[in-house]
Amino acid sequence: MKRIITYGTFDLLHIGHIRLLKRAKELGSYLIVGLSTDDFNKIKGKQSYMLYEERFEVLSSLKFVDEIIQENCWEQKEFDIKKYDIDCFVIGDDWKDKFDYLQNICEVIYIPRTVNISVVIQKV
Ligand code: C2G
Repeated sequence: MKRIITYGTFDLLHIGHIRLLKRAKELGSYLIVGLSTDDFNKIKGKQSYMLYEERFEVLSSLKFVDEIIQENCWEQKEFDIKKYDIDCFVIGDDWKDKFDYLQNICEVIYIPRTVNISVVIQKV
């Protein structure tokens, strides 16, 4: 069966993340999540409320997540897809077209994003 990979920050895990991960796992039999490190979040310009270790602990509790690796940079996806023998790269359609370049090494699927829920950190 297919090996799937997806990437993200997954801060304050919510229904949008859960649906994405569940749908990704349904496409195959093994799901790897590339979890953005705190340093990579800085590069992404994304602040997360939870530290990497906390976000890792939360994701690890999900039955449909089989493995978690660090996402340290934008450029690691091709290496990961080859290293982990990935058949399908999955991500939300807010990234539509952005990862089409991976189509020469695996299937690329954009899953509809769950609307009206996101993590917004208010600067106090
Ligand atoms: N997502 C979703 N619905 C939401 C929010 C997020 O489907 N309401 C999906 C996103 O499309 C993404 C995944 O959940 O596929 C994780 O979302 P984020 O943690 O916001 O990740 P992001 O910042 O998009 O990082 O290299 C890829 C990046 O690391 C993706």
